[in-house]
Amino acid sequence: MYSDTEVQSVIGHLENMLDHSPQPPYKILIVDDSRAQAMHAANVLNKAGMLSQVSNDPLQVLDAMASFGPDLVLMDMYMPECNGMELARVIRQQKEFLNLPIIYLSGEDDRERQLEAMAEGGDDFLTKPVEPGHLLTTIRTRVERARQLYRLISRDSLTGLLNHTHMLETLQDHINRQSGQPLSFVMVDIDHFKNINDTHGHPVGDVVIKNLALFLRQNLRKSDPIGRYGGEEFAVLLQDADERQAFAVMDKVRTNFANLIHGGLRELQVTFSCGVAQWSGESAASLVERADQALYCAKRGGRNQVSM
Ligand code: GH3
Ligand code: MG
Ligand code: MG
Ligand code: MG
Repeated sequence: MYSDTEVQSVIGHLENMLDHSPQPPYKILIVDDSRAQAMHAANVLNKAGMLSQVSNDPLQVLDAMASFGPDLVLMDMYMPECNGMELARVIRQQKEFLNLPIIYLSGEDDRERQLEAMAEGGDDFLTKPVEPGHLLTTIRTRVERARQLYRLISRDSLTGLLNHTHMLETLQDHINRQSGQPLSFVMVDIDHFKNINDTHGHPVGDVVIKNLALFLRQNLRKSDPIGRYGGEEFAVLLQDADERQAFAVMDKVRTNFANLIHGGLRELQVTFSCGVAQWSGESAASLVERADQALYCAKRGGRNQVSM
């Protein structure tokens, strides 16, 4: 059995790894029909190291949202084509923007009107002219909270990897914006994991799962999404890799992982099997299915191997 200290030390190591990934700069979409007002706000944000994009035409806001992918929207209230409240309502109707902070920045100082606007999906209301420190603090707090929430809902709590749902969403995103580069999907499944639990106990099984998660993160490219697909199953998306390259990469990872000693337990050797499938223009579901079939072949072939 592992001691609590050993288990804690692995967890601590993992958490350190996860927490120190660099944070991308905040991306703020400024929606304002007045170019001068928008540029003024953009200036304040840019000086604070944030990235901003200005949309003077409310009818183009949804396009701008899709291409820019903002962390937060600064919304004017009164614009000729469409008012900010209506726009906020439309944005909120989209599932992917449920968690996106929308802050009104407007000259409107009537409290009733402000509250009406908030009811349409805004998170806060700042009255122009706003003091820069006030604007920046409001933005920082909102974006940080939204990012925390996103991490919480998109990550698996044991390993910090993408959870099942977000792994599949990530796969779909990659398929949607495929660039002509090859793309390979890999299913990974620990061999005889039930034996590990039965022999060493469930907490050791958990440590093994975390070790493999950490090992995959350390041995694959940062840009390759990794998810915990199920209990002791993982999924990996290898970009710019055809089936043969994906096979080679995973076979190397497999060999190195099999040589690890888990937490000093010399007798505990763990192996995994892999199924690799290269995307061939099909649906995400069909690609996953092919990787799963390949995994099944690897298991039938004797485990501790990669199949494609
Ligand atoms: P195979 O080589 O065919 O994959 O055999 P296996 O024993 O790995 O496969 P099986 O699907 O029979 O067993 C998987 C086990 O994983 C069963 C389940 O109790 C265990 N498991 C699932 N999630 C967790 C978890 O989060 N922690 C631990 N410790 N065990 C888990
Ligand atoms: Mg206006
Ligand atoms: Mg399994
Ligand atoms: Mg298994």
